[in-house]
Amino acid sequence: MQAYQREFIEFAIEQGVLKFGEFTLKSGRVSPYFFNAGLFRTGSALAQLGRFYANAIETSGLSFDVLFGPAYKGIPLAATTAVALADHHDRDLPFAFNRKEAKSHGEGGNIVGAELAGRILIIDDVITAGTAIREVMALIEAAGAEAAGVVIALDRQERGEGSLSAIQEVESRYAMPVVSIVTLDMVLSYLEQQSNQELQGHAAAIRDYRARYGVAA
Ligand code: OMP
Repeated sequence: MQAYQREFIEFAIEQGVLKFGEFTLKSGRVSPYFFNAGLFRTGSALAQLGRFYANAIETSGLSFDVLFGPAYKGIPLAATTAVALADHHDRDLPFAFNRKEAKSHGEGGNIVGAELAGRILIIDDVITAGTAIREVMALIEAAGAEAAGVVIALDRQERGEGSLSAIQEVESRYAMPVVSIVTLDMVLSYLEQQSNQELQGHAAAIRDYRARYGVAA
């Protein structure tokens, strides 16, 4: 785990984005933790978040032409990442997002911002079953562009429909990488290093959950 990844876990806990307890997921699984990216909700938290995404992108070495934020939650994520790449990595790249409602007046269309052309990097929060990503892939294909990959905040490392994780399924189905700022394994090793009893309890619950729904490493 790199220093920025540890800092991201601390930041997500401090912002109340990464929570421990009992949460029912979209899939029906009852999870001992939940990551709610919608709770990065101040100017400085969003600026910091953008720097973490930009770091993950730079570290991955992914090559792409346009940053794309899927509506709704991906829009501020891709916007703050575009700002961080320009401000901290000297990379001024085009940025686009989609609207969910088709627009019949003005210029029409459902893509806002840069044209979807060339290699598109999708910025999102969490992939669980991969439903949201399938919709985005259809948009990119309809524009005649190509997906370069996906960057997410947290890889939950859970099985999808088969024995692979939903993320591994996305990677093999679309032949593109999915990069995450952190993985569940990193969150777990962070918790295991804390002396706090409460955090140790969360670590134990995550180990049980992982044994049940996790993918083989
Ligand atoms: P898919 O579209 O099925 O891949 O699921 C992604 C969605 O799962 C997210 O956009 C959230 O609505 C939700 N989610 C989280 O945001 N954080 C989690 O830790 C877990 C989930 C989830 O419900 O699985």
